[in-house]
Amino acid sequence: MNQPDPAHQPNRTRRRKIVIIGAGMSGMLVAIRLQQAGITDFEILEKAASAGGTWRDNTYPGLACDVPGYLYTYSFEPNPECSHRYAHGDEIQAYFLRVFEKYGLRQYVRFNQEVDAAEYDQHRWRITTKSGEQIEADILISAVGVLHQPNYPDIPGLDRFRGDLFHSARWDHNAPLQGKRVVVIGTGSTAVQIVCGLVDQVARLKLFQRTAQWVLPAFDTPYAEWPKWIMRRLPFTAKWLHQRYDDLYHGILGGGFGKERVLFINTFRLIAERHLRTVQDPDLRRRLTPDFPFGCKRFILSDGFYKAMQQPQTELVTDGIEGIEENGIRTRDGTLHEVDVIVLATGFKAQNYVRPIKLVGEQGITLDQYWADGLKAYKTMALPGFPNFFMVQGPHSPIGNFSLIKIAEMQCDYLLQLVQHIVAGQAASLAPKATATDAYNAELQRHAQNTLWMGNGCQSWYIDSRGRLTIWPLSIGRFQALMKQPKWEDFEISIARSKRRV
Ligand code: N01
Repeated sequence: MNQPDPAHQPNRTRRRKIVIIGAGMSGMLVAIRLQQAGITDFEILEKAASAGGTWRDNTYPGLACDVPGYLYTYSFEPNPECSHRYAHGDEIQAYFLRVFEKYGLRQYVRFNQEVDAAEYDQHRWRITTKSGEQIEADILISAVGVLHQPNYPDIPGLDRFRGDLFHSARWDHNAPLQGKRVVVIGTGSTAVQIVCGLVDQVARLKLFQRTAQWVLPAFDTPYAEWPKWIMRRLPFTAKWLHQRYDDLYHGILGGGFGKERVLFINTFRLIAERHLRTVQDPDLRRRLTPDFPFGCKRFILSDGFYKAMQQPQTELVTDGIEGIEENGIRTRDGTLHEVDVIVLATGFKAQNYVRPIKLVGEQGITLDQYWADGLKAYKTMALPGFPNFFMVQGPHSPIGNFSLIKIAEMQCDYLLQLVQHIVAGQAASLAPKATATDAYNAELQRHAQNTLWMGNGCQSWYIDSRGRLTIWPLSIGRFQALMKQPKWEDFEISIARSKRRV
């Protein structure tokens, strides 16, 4: 007779050494690294029914990664299967699913388990899922990603529209597009890709722009079959190529976005200005010209955007939105733009980080309380008062236009050293000291003032509502050095129940 699976017995608390939240790029990486270190007593809780995170959630037309495909992979697992220089979204998702199976991650993951809350108590994290399960773990690792909670704009009448309306990250594939009048709201990286992906499918395409963007040409190109053939058979060639792209990116972007990088920024500005001149109509060109300095926001890369905006079926709307009505969008000049489909390419709640998970640390402190005066973390990874809780892609992670996978790998190398300290019994728990965390954050904010993103009037999701930078302000080399090895004296380490300061 089959024994009942203890995992599915209600009211029973499961125990694990480590729980990872999220089976996206970062969560999979943590799991692979733990396995490689011989640590297998862990579980991944994934809220959705499959792995892949961002690349599972985003399925919009035109989706691609604007980091070259041969670079946007784990360093130990190249991806020969890129049809273009910039791999398409489905190719990237297929890559992650291949890695997921190859590294046997299915045995560690439980799908459809959304973490609702986690409380630290008596040297353990008590994790509760939305389905009511309880899991206890010595170590809790958040790998929930940064850009995963859609930002629905505060536009009056959003719920009145009778046609199809959805966020870019929740694409409704049942909504017909052929021959339809479609609106895209927003002009970030996502909207630009969607415009290129939709332009040839729809009858009318209106882009509602609040802020014009600097757009660089991507120099995308399709890849022939023969290099893939070689890389499949000789994987070292794919690793070599990955490394060359890594070196190239390091050379171009690794120096960071400091205001002193005048040559770097002027070169890119000239390329963007030249690209903008491909817009023939002077009025359209004027309206597509940003009114903020180059480098204020993340670079947008696209070969097709300006071409798409010059198609006869496309229109740029720059009059502000008054509200949404049953049949379309009313702009402030009184015009009703009648449409069939509205796509909200309005970005993400990028400042939420681990939330809405209700995390409660020592002495009942919540994440909302700890971050009440703004986001901060110790070296992007840990928080004082939240022992044995670690984050991949936490606050102030380098984001820019760099490969997030590369950043996650650096963070995982550091994280593993902390985890091994605990697993080896050298600490029952550890958390960064508040003094070390505050000193680190004060220095970050000082450096932030020197970045292009914090220039006069700059606004983007890199900056929080208090005007503080939430991403890494220095060079990638500085981040690499930071992630080399923990400074143990910055941690409060407790051995069994008594705390000792090192
Ligand atoms: O979001 P965004 P995104 N009314 O926040 C506008 C990554 N990514 O999804 O600038 C009207 O950049 C808003 O206007 P404004 C990448 O890191 C990567 O495009 O605030 N408009 C803006 O134009 C990227 O940076 C890839 O004035 C409203 C847009 O919506 C990040 O995702 C591909 C509005 C939001 O732009 C986010 O990009 C795609 C309102 N009420 C994305 N509210 C890769 O290739 C907002 N907007 C790796």
